[in-house]
Amino acid sequence: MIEVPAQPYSFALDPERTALVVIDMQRDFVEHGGFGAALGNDVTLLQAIIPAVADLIALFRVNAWPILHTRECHLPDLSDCPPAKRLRGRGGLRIGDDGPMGRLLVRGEPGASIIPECAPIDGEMVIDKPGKGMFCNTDCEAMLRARGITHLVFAGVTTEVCVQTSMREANDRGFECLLVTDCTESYFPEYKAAVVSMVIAQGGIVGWATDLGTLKDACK
Ligand code: C5J
Repeated sequence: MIEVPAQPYSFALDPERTALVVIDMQRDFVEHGGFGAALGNDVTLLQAIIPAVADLIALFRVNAWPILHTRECHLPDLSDCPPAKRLRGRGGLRIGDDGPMGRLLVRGEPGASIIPECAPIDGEMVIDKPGKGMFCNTDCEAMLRARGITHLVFAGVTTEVCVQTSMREANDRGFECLLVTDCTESYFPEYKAAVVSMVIAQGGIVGWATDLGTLKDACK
């Protein structure tokens, strides 16, 4: 076991049973012209964590530990996108509409792809998820269980939407969850801070939190 200094107390990482989960590092969330920008968000906030996320991915690759990448996206006919999701909000462009990077949040469109700095390589798990949480209408749980994974390290965007939802879903399924605080970001810094506080409150009610440097030192 690797003892990772963390909050609210050290996280016992079992290298044989741990996977990195990289949530939605897609062009649609971090680049201008994507879904996040269409909602009026400042995407440059998210771009700041790209080097750290790439570094975390490299840490798992060098140790030959499993990595699961998620993409929030929908089938081209939007049959997996509930109207409640598509019609939410009063902005201009919606899921499925044409944008500068193709149809927003649609599988196979340029905007739905993972940014090159964080792109999966052969052998890594990739799931397309229609919900905010990674377990909603995906076979992600079966993929993790088949590999004997019990511990998950979380990174990606956005902290209070897809990262938090996925982490809570994982916690309810019995996975031990660690959030890497400088490898996740929100369009709203105060929401990120709130999520980190909520995760580790009450003795780690959702899981643990640490930073990349601390995790890397622990894994030396
Ligand atoms: C959002 C996500 N924010 N990946 N998706 O709609 O967090």
